[in-house]
Amino acid sequence: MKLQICTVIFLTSFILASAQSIISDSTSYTAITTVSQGGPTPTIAFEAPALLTEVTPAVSPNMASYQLNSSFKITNRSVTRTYYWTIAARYGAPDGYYRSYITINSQMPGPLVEANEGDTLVFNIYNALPSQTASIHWHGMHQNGTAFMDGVPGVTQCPIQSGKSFTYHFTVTQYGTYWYHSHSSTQYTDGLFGPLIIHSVNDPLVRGTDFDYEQVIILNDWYHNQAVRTCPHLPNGI
Ligand SMILES: [Cu+2]
Repeated sequence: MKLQICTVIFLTSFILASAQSIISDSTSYTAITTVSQGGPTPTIAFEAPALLTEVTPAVSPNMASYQLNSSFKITNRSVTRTYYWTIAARYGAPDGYYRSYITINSQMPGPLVEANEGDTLVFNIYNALPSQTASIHWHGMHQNGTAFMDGVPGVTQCPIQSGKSFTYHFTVTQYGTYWYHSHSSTQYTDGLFGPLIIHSVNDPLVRGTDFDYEQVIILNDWYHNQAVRTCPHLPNGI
């Protein structure tokens, strides 16, 4: 029995470590900018992430839900795959310590996405976070001709407001092991991320010949404090 492991590694510790010196209990602040031509000093108010206080239980993470589907058909006949996701805060203890965190369809990490190179992916996203905007960036996707689906609020789209929906719609033109994550504020350190696996008939490794099954293993930093406590001065994304 041979196993192929798809490892998605999220490195956030260097950012959070550098933020240790500015840890504060305050969840809001202002940045002061001066102008050289006189007049009043403008005060710029940034969007500070709200502390999550959700107590609805999350779905417990399990290895099986991140094992690639053995009946998934790897083909060059493209299809459209449509997903319906709700981004919401939930409460749980993924490492034994209870806290609120951000989920997709109540799970963290988010659902495993499997597709073939050439497929079109449609993600209908509803933001149920009570007081935070949201977004999803499809990490590594080329987005040729669909840059406005790249999921970077303030650059390629307006953020998804609380209680509102947005549909991402793009065609994948590559294959490999990828991930998706929030590009809003510090949300991905609070759990808003998941694996994105793109198959291809051109993949040199073939199931049944080179390996029997594939298991996604997700490595990331996890904190017992919410990101708004850990790095309160990074409100506008990483
Ligand atoms: Cu990314």
